[in-house]
Amino acid sequence: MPGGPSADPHYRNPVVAGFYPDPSICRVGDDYYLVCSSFEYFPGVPLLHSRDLVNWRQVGNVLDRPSQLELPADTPASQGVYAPTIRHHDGRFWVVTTNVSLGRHLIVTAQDPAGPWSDPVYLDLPHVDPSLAWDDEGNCWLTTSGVKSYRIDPDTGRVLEGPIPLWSGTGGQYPEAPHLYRIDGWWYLLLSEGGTHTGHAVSVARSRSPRGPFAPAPTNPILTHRGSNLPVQATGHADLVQSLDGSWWMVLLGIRAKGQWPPYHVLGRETFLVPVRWVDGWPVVDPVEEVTAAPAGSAPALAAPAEAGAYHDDFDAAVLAPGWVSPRSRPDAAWSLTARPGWLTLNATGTTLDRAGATIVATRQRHHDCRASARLDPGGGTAGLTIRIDEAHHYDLEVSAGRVRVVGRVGPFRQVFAELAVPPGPLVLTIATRTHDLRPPTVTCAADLSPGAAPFGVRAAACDMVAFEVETSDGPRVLAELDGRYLSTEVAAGFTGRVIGMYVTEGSAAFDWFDYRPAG
Ligand code: 6LW
Repeated sequence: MPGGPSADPHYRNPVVAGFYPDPSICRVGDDYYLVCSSFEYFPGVPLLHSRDLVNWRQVGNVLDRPSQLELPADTPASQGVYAPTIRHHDGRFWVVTTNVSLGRHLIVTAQDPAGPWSDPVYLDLPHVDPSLAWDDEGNCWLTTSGVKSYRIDPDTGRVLEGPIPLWSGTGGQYPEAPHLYRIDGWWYLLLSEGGTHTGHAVSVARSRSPRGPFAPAPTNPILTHRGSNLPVQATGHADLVQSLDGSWWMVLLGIRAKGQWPPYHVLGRETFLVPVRWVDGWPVVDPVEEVTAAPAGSAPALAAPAEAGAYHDDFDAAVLAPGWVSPRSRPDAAWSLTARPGWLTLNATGTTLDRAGATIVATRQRHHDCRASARLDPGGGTAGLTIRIDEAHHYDLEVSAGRVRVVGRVGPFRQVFAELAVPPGPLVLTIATRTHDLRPPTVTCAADLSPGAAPFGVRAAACDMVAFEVETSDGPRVLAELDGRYLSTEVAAGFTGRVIGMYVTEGSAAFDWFDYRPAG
């Protein structure tokens, strides 16, 4: 990608690919910090760091202890932790978010954003999408969807004033993701409306007082892709940041759907970045493009080219890297990096991936075309690689009792698509996705695999295909390839995206390494 001082000043969007939605950003010096929603996954609220707004690295998770993140064992998919806000105030980092499963907002603080973060202070107030702002008198204002504000004591969670209705947008459904900013003597209220799908929009209003009244911008909505042909859709849930050079930037979520009709998106809602101009006292942004021009001299214009996003873990470290997540919980007894040094050992806590409670250690699928491989010693257990949205939408490449099989679960249906005998001992499994050549003939269901059966093929509408490979003594063997639409948000519903993970549902199994890389 162009970048670097001598190249055209462009950068690639999304700046954080994969299931990293509802971004919120703050800056301290020339360090930027970004947090995202995590829903039913543990640890919660991924925290990323950047120096240039374009290259982001996950350095931790804000809610990484059970004492901060109570996720009941029966937490439904897409419940749990919604839309956080991160701010830096008075020498401390502040994150406020909602644990929807508890029906409570919570505030945590840290000196170092990489952690540790404090235990939570809870606020029992309605709505979601809390945000914090401080006025010149030191008052702390909490805003929520709705859109309402409260004056609070952020150290105790006590409400001192409110609720005060602020402004609820231009009439779109779900006025949400409000943020208040103090800029040039005004209070700006940025919010999203229209719902977090293709109707999504960002609107803004301003007032001289945090209590209002707020007057809307004449240009509202200042950003929406609704009804457009643009490849990035659902743009909204935005936050603003000013960089050290004085330029302003907006982070926001969007989706990259493929196939038709309708288009399907499988990576969840991702984080995008656009430059902000100020015209007549109002923020102005251009449509969000996958290749975005950066103002000359700005941090993104000077950034090194973004990395491809390959990831390899040898499990030699003492702790799990911050990008590994598990649905609902990751009890100490479920995993170990020391039981077999250099391997990740997983112990079964549930007997099926079709219900909550199984041991899964997963990472986000971050590219439409990717390959995820792992070297697995199944021992005497049942273990493998899964690509999942939730318990009712997953495809698994599973080893058990000397056989490897491809299993698919979609809604009420569960099917074994292919099966092969494998020798005892470690073996390499791969799940690969591709978005090209989605034309017949392509194996899509078990019937296609029976000898002599004519392949069904897929309709051109598919958004991707998901292939399941095992390394045999004769080289790699593709056991099956399944239509990826069934692992999309349009089918599964909810707010998350795909993750790819190692799992065990019977006994113990050990993983020597895991490798993820973009492909195609
Ligand atoms: C979040 C809301 C939204 O609370 O989706 O895109 C909801 N916006 O603001 C869940 O992420």
